[in-house]
Amino acid sequence: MSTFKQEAIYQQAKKWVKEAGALIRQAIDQPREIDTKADANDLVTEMDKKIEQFFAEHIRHTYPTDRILSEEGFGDEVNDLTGTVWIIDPIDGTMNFVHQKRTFSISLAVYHNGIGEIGFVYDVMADILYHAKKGAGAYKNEKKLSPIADHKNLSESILMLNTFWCTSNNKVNDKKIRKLVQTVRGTRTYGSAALEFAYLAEGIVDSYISFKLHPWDLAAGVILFNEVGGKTVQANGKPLTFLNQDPMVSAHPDIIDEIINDYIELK
Ligand code: 2AM
Ligand code: CA
Repeated sequence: MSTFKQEAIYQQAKKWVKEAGALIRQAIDQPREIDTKADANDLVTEMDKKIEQFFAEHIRHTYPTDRILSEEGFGDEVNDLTGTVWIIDPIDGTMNFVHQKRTFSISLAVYHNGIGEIGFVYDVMADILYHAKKGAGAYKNEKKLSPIADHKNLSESILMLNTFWCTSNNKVNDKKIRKLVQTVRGTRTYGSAALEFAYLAEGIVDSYISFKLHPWDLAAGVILFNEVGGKTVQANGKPLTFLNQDPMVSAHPDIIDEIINDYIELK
């Protein structure tokens, strides 16, 4: 029998996520120390680090045997998902945090033996918390999210994508992506992958493709979307690993195979 205490951990994590969000809101207009990581547009600030440290210290104190997989270096070296692993992005959408001062999120997930048990995506400035426990549905604040639509056609769907399809090293057939963009009803780019998953769970968009997300960008969002009947896989159709930067597709089950088979060709 599993010893994973889903409800107790969920309540504790929720408190921390809300507290961390309040710290960010209080400091939103302060001057930022901005650094870059993988490339000149991959941003990190003192706040990303401060918030990750906040989570790491609390988790290590309260759950000393759990491990942390996180973006800014305060976590552990995690190469597998055995036991309890917290997967955290302290600020998802740092470019939005710096430039827009909105539409960024805290993404926190708890996996137990590879299963996504608890997911939080917190839209900090709007004070909207998307949350889910495996098997108990997904919520937007107090409101339970409905299962996604019974049927969906690609031509009537909204696709989310970012520019990584043309800027990343993961080479993808851009003619096919162009065709996909022409086929769907419209496209959106919000700039926070975790929030983009939350919007999928909310049913206001229908698919999301991205070619180099990190585990912390998607670990919580995938749990939310699963709870309402959504599907997320690697762009080659295989299950996600939650350990690598796998190109991925997340969509309504009616359209995911069509997107993968007809419009995504990895080179
Ligand atoms: P971040 O803000 O935590 O870095 C933007 O479309 C999404 O991709 C965000 O979730 C953002 O997360 C992530 N992102 C931004 N720059 C990136 C890069 N250079 N490589 C991979 N992911 C990136
Ligand atoms: Ca981040």
